[in-house]
Amino acid sequence: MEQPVILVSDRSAVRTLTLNRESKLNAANDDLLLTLTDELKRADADPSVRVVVITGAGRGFCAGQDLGDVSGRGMTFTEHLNHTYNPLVRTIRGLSKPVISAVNGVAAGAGASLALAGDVRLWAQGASLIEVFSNIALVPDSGSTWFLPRLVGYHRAFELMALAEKVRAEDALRLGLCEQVFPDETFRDDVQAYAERLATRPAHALKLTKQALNAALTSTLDQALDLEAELQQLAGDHWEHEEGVTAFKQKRPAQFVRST
Ligand code: LHQ
Repeated sequence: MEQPVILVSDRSAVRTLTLNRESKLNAANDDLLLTLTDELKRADADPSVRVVVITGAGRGFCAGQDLGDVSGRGMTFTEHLNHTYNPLVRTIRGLSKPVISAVNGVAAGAGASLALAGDVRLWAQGASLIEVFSNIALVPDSGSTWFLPRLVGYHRAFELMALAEKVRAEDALRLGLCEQVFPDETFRDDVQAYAERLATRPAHALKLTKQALNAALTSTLDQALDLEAELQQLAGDHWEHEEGVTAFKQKRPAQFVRST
């Protein structure tokens, strides 16, 4: 029987979506990309899920487009990106819940874009990222040209893209491509523990925070101030805010998880 391209598992309000084409370092075909996008939407709609983790099976995170797969060949490059990769990246950034890119191994090409797209990026010590596109004379896609210069500046982004140099975990941390690096041996448990901690945070406030940050990345200060004022009203009117203030006054930890 054929293996599912995406494995779905739930533990303590954390949904883990595992790219599952291990023998090809989880290189993406259309099935994987469309299924991952669907699963992200399903997780967003599921009230029992508070955090989503995207990771890879085996030793790779994602080696980008499967160069041996023909499923996209009936389309132009532009159509292919608009059909598969672009909706996926938009879904990740537009999700109302935090998405963790848990980079367990090599992330190359569009896989590097996926590694950068999460709200939180956690890396295993042995993970690496390669903007590999220029090796096959393509342009970085799936958001890499947007994510990378915002993290490392234009010039370093250009160099990484032009030379397709491998960025290892310690450099990724220094460059701001990830928030934490964990030992390979304990990586999956460390990611789960991090995700569970994130899952105890105020979900509604984080949803609005994500909305504000995403908008601010392309807005003026005036626009950001206006949006903050608008969203703060929504946060302030929510029970989470009342709970946070009450917990502070009562000198106890806030309880932001309520059974639905
Ligand atoms: C693969 C792949 C792969 C198939 C490893 N495909 N099998 C968007 C839309 C439209 C068109 C085009 O592109 C895009 C966006 C993109 O993502 S373009 C970029 C596509 N990706 C690449 O060019 C990466 C190609 N792979 C590599 O450069 C290396 O495999 C990396 C650096 C990722 C890992 O190197 P190693 O750790 O040395 O592993 P390996 O090369 O030995 O790979 C292990 C196996 O995985 C091997 O299969 P085999 O049967 O020989 O064991 C590879 O053929 C297979 N594999 N990437 N993208």
